[in-house]
Amino acid sequence: MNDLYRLIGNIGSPYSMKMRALMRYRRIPFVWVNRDRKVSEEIAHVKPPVIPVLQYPEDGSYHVDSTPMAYALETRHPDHRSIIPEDPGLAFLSHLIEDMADEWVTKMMFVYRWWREADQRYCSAWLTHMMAMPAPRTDVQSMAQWFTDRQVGRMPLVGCTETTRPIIEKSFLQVLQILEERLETSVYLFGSRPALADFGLFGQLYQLCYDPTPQGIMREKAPAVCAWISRLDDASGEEEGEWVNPDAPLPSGVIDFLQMAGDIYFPFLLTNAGAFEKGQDTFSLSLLGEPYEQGTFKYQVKCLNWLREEYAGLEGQAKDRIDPVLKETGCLEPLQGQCRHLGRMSQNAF
Ligand SMILES: N[C@@H](CCC(=O)N[C@@H](CS)C(=O)NCC(=O)O)C(=O)O
Repeated sequence: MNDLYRLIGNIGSPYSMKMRALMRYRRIPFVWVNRDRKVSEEIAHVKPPVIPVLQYPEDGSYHVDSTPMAYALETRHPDHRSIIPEDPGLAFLSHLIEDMADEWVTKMMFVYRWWREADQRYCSAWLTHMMAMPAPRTDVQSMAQWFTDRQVGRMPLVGCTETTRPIIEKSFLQVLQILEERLETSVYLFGSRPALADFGLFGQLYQLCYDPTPQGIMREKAPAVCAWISRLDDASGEEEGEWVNPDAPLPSGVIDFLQMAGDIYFPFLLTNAGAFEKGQDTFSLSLLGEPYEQGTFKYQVKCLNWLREEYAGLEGQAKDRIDPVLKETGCLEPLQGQCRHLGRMSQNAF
């Protein structure tokens, strides 16, 4: 038995960095375990085989999937530094933006990391060293090549191709612009304290800020975002701030992200869910006039269902306050749809 949580992850994994920053900010004591070859055996039985993996101190049980883990930590440590806004309407919006970060912004991370040769070369070597150290240089080179081939082979499945690159790169610039502007008046999206949405965006942007090509773009176009990433990585010393007033108009940065959800993320989720229902392996659609296609993902049907269930649970003032902006940004109609029957979640849930 351990005294502390163990967070097993990799610095090159967006969801690992999201959980590490979240636990640091919440002052939940844990140890960080680099997921290298030595830990492979320990977590081999954990399904699905993704990182980060969180091991609980009291019973040694292992957990995956950052969103449910973040909510579980809220239940387990309810009395301090919550990252869920008290107002249920704001909490829902934070979840929606976090979900878009996990499922859409991650495509930016993936396309920049594995598209250009310079990024492939640097990132595969770096990630391989993180997994295997010490290791002879020639072994690292062949492992890095194996890893590159594997990741590049997955690109069409996850929607990162020459065809889809324009919309992904365009929306990367939008994310940077929205955050850069928000940081002129507030450190976090929903006030002076970070919400789940901030951590979701943080995890992906952390990677983009270190990979060569997007690093260049971010240093030039979004210096405040670069600083924000360094700051949120360890916000354990920050005082607990305030949430925005739910009665006041929503911050424009939040509205801009909702607009992005209405323009891109919901059309993507809805088309994926439709393809899933018809048993199609792939789907395609136009996003802001640009073509998009990828493999159908059951996990993203689950995301849509989850958002719809949460939205359906809102009532009274919390719902009345956010409905007009959800409508204006094109998010309301998708949220009012029926949940799809999923059957048992497959192992390839991610
Ligand atoms: N929804 C999961 C996603 C986790 C995930 O996809 N992790 C990636 C690394 S960033 C992974 O472990 N992928 C395994 C693979 O590609 O085989 C979460 O939020 O934790």
